[in-house]
Amino acid sequence: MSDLSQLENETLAAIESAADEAALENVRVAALGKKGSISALLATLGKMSPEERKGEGARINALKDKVAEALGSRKAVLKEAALAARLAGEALDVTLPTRASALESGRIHPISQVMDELTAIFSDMGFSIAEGPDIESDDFNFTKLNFPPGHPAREMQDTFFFDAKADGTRKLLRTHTSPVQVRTMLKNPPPIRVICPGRVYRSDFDQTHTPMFHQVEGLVIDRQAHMGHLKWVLEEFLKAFFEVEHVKMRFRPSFFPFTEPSAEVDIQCSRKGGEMRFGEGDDWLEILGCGMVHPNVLRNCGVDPDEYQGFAWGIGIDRIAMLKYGMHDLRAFFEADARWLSHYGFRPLDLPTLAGGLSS
Ligand code: 2NL
Repeated sequence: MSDLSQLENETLAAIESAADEAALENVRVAALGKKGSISALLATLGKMSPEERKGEGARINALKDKVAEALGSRKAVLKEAALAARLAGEALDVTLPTRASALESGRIHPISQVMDELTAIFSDMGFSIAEGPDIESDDFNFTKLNFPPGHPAREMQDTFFFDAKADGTRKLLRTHTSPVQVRTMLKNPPPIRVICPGRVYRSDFDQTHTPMFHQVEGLVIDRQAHMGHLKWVLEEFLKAFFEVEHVKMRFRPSFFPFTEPSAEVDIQCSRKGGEMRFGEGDDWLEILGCGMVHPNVLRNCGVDPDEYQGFAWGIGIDRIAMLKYGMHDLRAFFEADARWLSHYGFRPLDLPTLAGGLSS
């Protein structure tokens, strides 16, 4: 076998066995590069006689063309193979089930859900939402709300007091959200329509009481706001919250230092089969307290009781959450048990709205 055909065989074999484009480029440089084997052969032509050069030149150039063609076609094959491998590596099976993201597996606590529901309902009725500090002054929590100096609710067993300061004043953990309404009245002139949801604290711990619980209070101040408006607001709220067509309410006279007259409201329910239902039945359930804001409270908060009057109410959020979602043990709310939360919690992306459904 001549040197030339041996070089041809070797080069073509190297081209065929090049596994990727980089290896193929090495073969090309070794054959056709400046210092390549075929380039070296071409360089020998200059030293040949014209006859010799004619014959050898034609053969070497034919070899060069053949190698170049083989390189070209091998390159196309490798390119295609590389693309196919990349596509295979990037392939996604769109029929696979989705993996739950952290956002999907987390759960919203029923109390947060109920707060969001309350916010949706009252916003729709034109109320604004106000919040305030958990640590309050005696003045905002009691005095401005018409609690007389010796009132039992001020006593140690009900209220968590901080140590008194040198000037004799002492802070406390608010026992209701009313100080938020006090702040609202002191800051904004009437008319006022506001709800105040939040944490409240009382020194009480048993089957049905936790030392921290949640309340939402509402306040309306206007020139002619009256008990008829109060009744309508509460009825609309209760229907929307319990997602029923009708609620029957019963107002019983009651007493709070900050309202006069004061009432406790029961709603009609049925307890058949151990399940509580609203809008039907012949049982009653106490659900909230309310009344007309006491003139002393208005005066204490910079509102002229001869020009303005108002109504207010307070509801325990934990209790209405338990009633609506069929939870029996109040204490489970505060135990941070992930299993309880994954059962009773709500999906984070299902925000309650009146149009889209509060809890569905
Ligand atoms: C209850 C009773 C109630 C209020 C809260 C209130 C607030 C201001 C003025 C007057 Cl600033 N009243 N709030 C009124 C009546 C009842 O709560 O049993 N809550 C669980």
